[in-house]
Amino acid sequence: MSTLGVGVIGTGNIGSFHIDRLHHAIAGARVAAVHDVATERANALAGPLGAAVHTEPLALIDDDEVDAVVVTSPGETHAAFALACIARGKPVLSEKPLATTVDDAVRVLEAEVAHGRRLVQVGFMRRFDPAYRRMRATIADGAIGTPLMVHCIHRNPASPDFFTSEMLATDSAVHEIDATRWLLGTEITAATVLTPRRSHLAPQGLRDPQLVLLETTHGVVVDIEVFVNAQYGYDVRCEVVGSHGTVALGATDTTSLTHDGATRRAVPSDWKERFDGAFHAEIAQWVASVHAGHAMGPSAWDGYAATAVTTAAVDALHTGRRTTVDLADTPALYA
Ligand code: NAD
Ligand code: ISE
Repeated sequence: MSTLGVGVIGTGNIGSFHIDRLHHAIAGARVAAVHDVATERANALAGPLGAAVHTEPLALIDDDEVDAVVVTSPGETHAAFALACIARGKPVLSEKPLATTVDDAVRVLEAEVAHGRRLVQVGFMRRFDPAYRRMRATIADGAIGTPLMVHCIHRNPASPDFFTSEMLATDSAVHEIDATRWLLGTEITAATVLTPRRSHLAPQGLRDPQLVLLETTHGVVVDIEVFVNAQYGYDVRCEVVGSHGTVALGATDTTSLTHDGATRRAVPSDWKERFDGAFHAEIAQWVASVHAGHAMGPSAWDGYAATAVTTAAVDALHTGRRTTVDLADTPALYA
């Protein structure tokens, strides 16, 4: 097997995390080139790896040493990079979101459909988490009967400086939106957002926490508490309630200390710690699928559907009203 040359666009928080894994921990891949508008950061990361640094993103995508691309720049840049990769026939793993507007997401769908085969995978890594996978298998087995409700919690200890009230849906709850579609195999049809009392520890102007309510094609109701300045740690929970029982994510893989009349269990500090295994499986499978020439994993359709729902949720946040989601017909490529 030849070694896959990967080009990475965006060398910030998750970009550097993926670069390290791709170059040092995934068989059959190396980081061949990087690009970031912050050239010093790109240079610092590329140097020790012997990777090329491109000052233009399209030069990276055109580079003959780059067989496939990972996009880890901010969300609003993703669609243009996915389109450039499709135009050159290069596979791309785009961090979520696929696009920040429905129109941009549709452009990516249309380009991929016109190309005739899948090239895009979206970074919804929770689909690779063993506990989420067991939940999905349990639901599919019929063990909880007919799913009726989903209760989700998504708490981060603190939000980054650039976070906006809209990003609680577009950047955070987007994971629960994708996970719900995938766990239940249904589309989401409407969104409502409630805004509880604001935490005084959230940055000025940030509407945090929020309660996102979703409805699905089959009448399942999903509630998602999103709280991105929860202080104490990174806490993701999910329970699907069915007619015959419930299935939930268990405690994460940590030890507990029982001592002096109390039991203490550590809470993961961030998404890197909680989902490290999921990220590894996601990237290993992506590299293997590129070698095999068959894209797998969350598709551009999944990215489009998630953007349609987050767009409705942002509208619901602004208007205070329930907003419906109108999806296009699913192209045969994604059936
Ligand atoms: P970040 O701000 O730490 O990094 C973004 C990097 O992109 C920075 O180095 C910045 O200089 C660079 N950049 C900005 N504009 C650019 C452009 N036009 N072209 C090239 N580079 C550009 O952000 P982050 O936290 O690493 O997030 C990046 C993306 O990854 C976001 O879309 C975010 O939603 C996603 N993300 C996903 C997860 C996950 O759990 N799957 C976790 C974190 C971030
Ligand atoms: C971040 O972009 C992620 O994707 C994390 O998984 C999520 O927990 C966080 O809220 C987002 O900002």
